[in-house]
Amino acid sequence: MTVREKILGISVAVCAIITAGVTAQDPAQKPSRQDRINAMREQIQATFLKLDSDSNGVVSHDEMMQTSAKRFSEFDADNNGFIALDELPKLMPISDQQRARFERLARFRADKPEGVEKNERIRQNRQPTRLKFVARLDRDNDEQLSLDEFAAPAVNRFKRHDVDGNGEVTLEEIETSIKKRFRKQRKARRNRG
Ligand SMILES: [Ca+2]
Ligand SMILES: [Ca+2]
Ligand SMILES: [Ca+2]
Repeated sequence: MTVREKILGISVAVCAIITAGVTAQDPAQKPSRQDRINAMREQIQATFLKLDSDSNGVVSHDEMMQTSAKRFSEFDADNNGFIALDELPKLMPISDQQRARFERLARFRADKPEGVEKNERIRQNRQPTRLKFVARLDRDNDEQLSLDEFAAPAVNRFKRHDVDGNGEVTLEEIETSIKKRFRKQRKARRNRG
C-alpha cells in the first residue's frame, strides 16, 4: 500500500468515525451534517498532504515550522526577522479553507438561538485587525512578532495533535485529537443546557 493510499484509507476511516458520532445524535439534520463531515474530511486531508512536504505519511515538527516560516516571510517585507505592525494588512487575511469552514459552520449556527450574534463574534475573531493579531501573539510586548511568537498557535496545535508526543503527527493522531475535541464540545453544549 502506498503512503497516499494509506492516507486516503485513514481519512475515510476518520470520516466514518465522525459520521457515526454525529448522525447518531440528530438524524433530521443528516444531509447538511454529512456535507460538513465530507468537507471537513477533505480539508483535513488536503492540509495534511500540504504540510507533509516529503510525503512520508507523517508531518514532522520541522515540516510544520517550515510552513509557518514561509508564511512569516511573506509578511516580513523588509526581511529583518520581525513582523512590524505596518507590514501587516489592516484586516488579517484568512485562507479560502478557513473561510469555507467558517461559512459552513455559520450556516449551521444561524438556525440556532443566538446563532447570528455568535457568528458575528466568531467572524471578528477569525479575521482580526492587525492590532488585535499582534496583541494576541506579542509575548514580549515589543510591538512586533518574532517567528517564535508568530508560529506559537501552529506549535500549540501541533502539540495537541501529537498524541504520543514523538514530535511527528499522523492522520490517526489528528483523528484522535479531533474526536476528543468533538466530545468535549458536545459535553460543553450539554452542560450549557
Ligand atoms: Ca513528512
Ligand atoms: Ca520586518
Ligand atoms: Ca514580540
